[in-house]
Amino acid sequence: RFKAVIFDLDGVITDTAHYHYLAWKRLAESEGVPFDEAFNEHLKGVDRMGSLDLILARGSRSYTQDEKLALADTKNRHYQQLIATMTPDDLLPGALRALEEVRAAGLKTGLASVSKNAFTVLDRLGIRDRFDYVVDAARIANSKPHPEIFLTAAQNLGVAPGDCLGVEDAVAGVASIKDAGMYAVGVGSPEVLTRADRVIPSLQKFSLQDY
Ligand code: B16
Ligand code: MG
Repeated sequence: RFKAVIFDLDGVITDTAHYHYLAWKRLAESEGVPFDEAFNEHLKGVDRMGSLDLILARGSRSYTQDEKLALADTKNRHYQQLIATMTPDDLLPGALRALEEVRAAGLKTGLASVSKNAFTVLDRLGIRDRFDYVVDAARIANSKPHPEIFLTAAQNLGVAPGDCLGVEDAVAGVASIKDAGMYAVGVGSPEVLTRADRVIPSLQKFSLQDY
């Protein structure tokens, strides 16, 4: 019944969510700000400056805009170091099969990541040509949970939002899909992804006939 499936990247197709976590943790600790997995959950799907603001708000001092830009840059360098050695082996189990299933069923395939490093990651994974449209995060004004990124993907795929299925691992991402008027498949735990229409533990359990 769907005409397109729009995937998130970090945490759905590959575990860069963990690399983002490590890079932010290193930065937060250098600023004396406490950081753990539970807090990191709020950062998933949130863009770089938005994430930094959330982290620094837990610290004890305020920062100038220049200081913030420098810190964001430092985090990005930590992150780029971590993704530089990725290979197709870093695809999460079931990811390639899910992409193949969508294409074989005659549906369009889109990618909606707010990461400015998404094209690099797709190239390292060797899967850029498996998508009919990849949103360029640099052209998105509003990060997830705003629906802009999923709506942009749908528009460029030429499919109405109501005919799209979105796949996300983040609370902010699921909100973005639902507010775009799409069906949301969450990847993770149902206790966390409460707004998703269905939750699966990984793409290994993704099956179009279930939705
Ligand atoms: P960058 P997604 C998001 O990607 C990540 O979930 C989030 O943790 C990160 O801060 C954001 O990308 C920006 O990434 O610093 O590389 O531009 O989940 O939308 O694929
Ligand atoms: Mg994600």
